[in-house]
Amino acid sequence: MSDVATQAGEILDRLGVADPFVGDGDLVARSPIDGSEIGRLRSHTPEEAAHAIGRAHAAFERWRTVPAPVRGQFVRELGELLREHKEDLGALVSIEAGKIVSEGLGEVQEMIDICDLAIGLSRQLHGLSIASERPGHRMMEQWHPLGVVGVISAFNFPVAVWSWNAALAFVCGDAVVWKPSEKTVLTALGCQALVLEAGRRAGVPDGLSAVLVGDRTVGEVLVDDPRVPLVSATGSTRMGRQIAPRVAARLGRTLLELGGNNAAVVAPSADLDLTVRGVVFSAVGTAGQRCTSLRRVIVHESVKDELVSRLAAAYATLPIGSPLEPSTLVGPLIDEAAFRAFDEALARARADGGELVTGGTRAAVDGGGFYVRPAIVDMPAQTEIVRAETFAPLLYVLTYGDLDEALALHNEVAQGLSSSIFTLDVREAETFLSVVGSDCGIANVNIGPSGAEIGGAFGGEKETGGGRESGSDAWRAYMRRATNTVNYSRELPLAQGVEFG
Ligand code: UN1
Repeated sequence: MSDVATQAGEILDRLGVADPFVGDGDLVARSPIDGSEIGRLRSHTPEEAAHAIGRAHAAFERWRTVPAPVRGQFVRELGELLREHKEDLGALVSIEAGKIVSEGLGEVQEMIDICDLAIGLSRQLHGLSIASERPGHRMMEQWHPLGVVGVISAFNFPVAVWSWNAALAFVCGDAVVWKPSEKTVLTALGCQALVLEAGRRAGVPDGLSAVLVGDRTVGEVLVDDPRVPLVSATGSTRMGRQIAPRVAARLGRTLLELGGNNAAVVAPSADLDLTVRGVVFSAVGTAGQRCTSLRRVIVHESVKDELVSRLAAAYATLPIGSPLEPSTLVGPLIDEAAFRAFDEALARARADGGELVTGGTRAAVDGGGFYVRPAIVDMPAQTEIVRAETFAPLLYVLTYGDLDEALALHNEVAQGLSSSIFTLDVREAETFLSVVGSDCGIANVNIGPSGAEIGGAFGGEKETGGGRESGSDAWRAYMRRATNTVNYSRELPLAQGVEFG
């Protein structure tokens, strides 16, 4: 057994998950660190998935009557357990998703943060009071629990994105059935062990939170089951295009967080020290495998040469290697398919006239992982490959002359998740944030497009899918709204002045 497999086994044991090796398991869990096998599990059958949804629905029927602030206590217990097990769960994220230590811990911190937000929210699920046009009448809105929320999550944020959904759903009075990526199923099971313990401490109904192990066939059960009123899915635009019409066909709701093709506009006045740091973190962090990763720098011609040479110098010093080494900044790609996509995108960019500034090769790291040198390609135009999302550390440089041109390039892509501008000019900054500026769900000034805090609504427009998760009023997606009109008069006036008898 490899070192990482032993380490993963020990962590799972401490989190309360039994041996991850099931004799006849069909689903092989691997670490991208060295490609080694770290678990072998049996996938759930579609019947088992349907059974879990049924149990979750029964749990929901009890949970919805528990007062919301009391429901918050369950999330409080979960937050406490996450604090206690932060190092272990973070290390498991590193082992299974390949994130560097600090980002693995950051992922768990993001879970803790959303738990804190949800606990406060459990006392603030406010509805409106509305002025009625009729005398002696009162109108109001109430927000009621929705039902079973299906969560489909991706490998790159194997637990945080589940927690954005689940922490809110639980305080909103919902049950959650989770289909994690097959690539990060052990992390999901580690997380679920903590959820079950929190549930025991808080006395929640059995089956309120379930994990489905398997490939898309179990996910499809979740997508098609009418007992699941909301499917919240994170992944590629391709996946979203398959899920959305199926859920819509049964008139269910989706909350989609799909592809991004995030850019940074770098204006003539930009503080280049800060810009270089912001660009490198966003483009290279998580080995370019965030949906918010920076993929396009749109730089003014007057600062282009300096920016590109400073970026190349910074890229040359990036420590690439095992994400468990504290000094590493660039860990592995998730698997061979990701490496191939990186390689093919580079070849296409160069065929389109792109000039490789730095990187682009496989880095020699012991073991069977797919490590690459992050690449920068200077592009003569925004060609088709630049408009596609390649989930790897591949940064395209595009050059502009005036801000209108930069904005046109910026918004020309089909995705609309995150965006940023580096400028010290208030007119440029405000234009970028205005209606004629960035068309994305997230638009930042003087920070890169990745690394959002949980307090804001997270999600994007166009092919990103339009969903909003996490902070602000994203909680409303997990509830149903009832409009109530109460007549406390002795008359029966009709709305719109209608006379009837
Ligand atoms: C994702 O990649 O799916 O804003 C989520 C960020 C993180 C979340 C990314 N807080 O980069």
